[in-house]
Amino acid sequence: MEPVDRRNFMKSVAGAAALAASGLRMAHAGESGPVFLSTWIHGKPANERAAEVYQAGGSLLDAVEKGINVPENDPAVTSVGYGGLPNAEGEVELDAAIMDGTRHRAGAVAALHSIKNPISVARQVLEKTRHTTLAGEGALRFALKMGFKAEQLLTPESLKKWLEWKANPNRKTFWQNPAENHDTIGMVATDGKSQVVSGCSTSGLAWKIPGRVGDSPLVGCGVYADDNVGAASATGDGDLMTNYCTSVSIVLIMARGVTPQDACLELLQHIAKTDPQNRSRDVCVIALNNRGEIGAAAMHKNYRLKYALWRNGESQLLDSVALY
Ligand code: SD4
Repeated sequence: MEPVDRRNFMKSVAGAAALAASGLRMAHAGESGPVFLSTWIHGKPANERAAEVYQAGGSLLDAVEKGINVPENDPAVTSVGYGGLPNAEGEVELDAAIMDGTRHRAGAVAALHSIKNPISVARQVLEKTRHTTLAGEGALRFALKMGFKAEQLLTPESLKKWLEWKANPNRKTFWQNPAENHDTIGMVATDGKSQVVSGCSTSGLAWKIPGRVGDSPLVGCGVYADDNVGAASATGDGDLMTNYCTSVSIVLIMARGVTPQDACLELLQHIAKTDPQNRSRDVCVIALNNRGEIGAAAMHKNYRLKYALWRNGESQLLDSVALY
């Protein structure tokens, strides 16, 4: 072992103190360090913000919440928050959930209108109430009570798209047809030691029937997190995926010791096997375990998930594998 002279000792003590003061989190031997994994290209800036919040001393929950706020606030992202495409009546209705794998508890909001950061309202449900999910007008009243500001979430672009849809006599509606348009942000994160969090936020399927609740705000469907195992999230056709409790199913497969990647694929295979028509439905999943190993997969190549990964200070955009 190297002798520790006074100068080196002082240097390392000063370094550790400076590190502690800056709140920067470092990985130790045998730990992966923090990992942030998100769906779609808007997941990249979301991961980068999450990592920034975490490295500045925020909790993993803070990181996921603030990371997801990025696409929620971006009007160019038409599947999340402000600028998200509206329901069939032209109103933007948002769904979101965040789950803490340590307390094994989630907060969620469904069919929330007029508030652009539903993931932050969901966080308040988690922190300030004994409930798990608030919906509709009650969720709005709760948000207002918590100090959130009501605002118009339609942008000129999203209004134009809705008016075009409405004016088309051959438009597809959810009375007959499954989804054709979506995206959503799902984010799973670990500190690389033992803690995991899952978050999801969406404007849901464009032109949905008012009041429709997708998979994203449902615990076990759009989000699931258990520190003993890992976390998962999903994006795609929520009306299909809700029936497979996507996220909890993946975490339970991982609990058998299966890697996140194989767990994602195993669930997709199961969904495809129960009904072969599901092979062409839009189903994409992400997962990680509490050691920082990750997985991402899409059901078919025509709706192949692009996913964003932040690890060791490196932020990447990657293509998932597709089953069919
Ligand atoms: C929903 N699963 O509301 C969401 C939408 C989505 O990729 O994720 N689209 O059904």
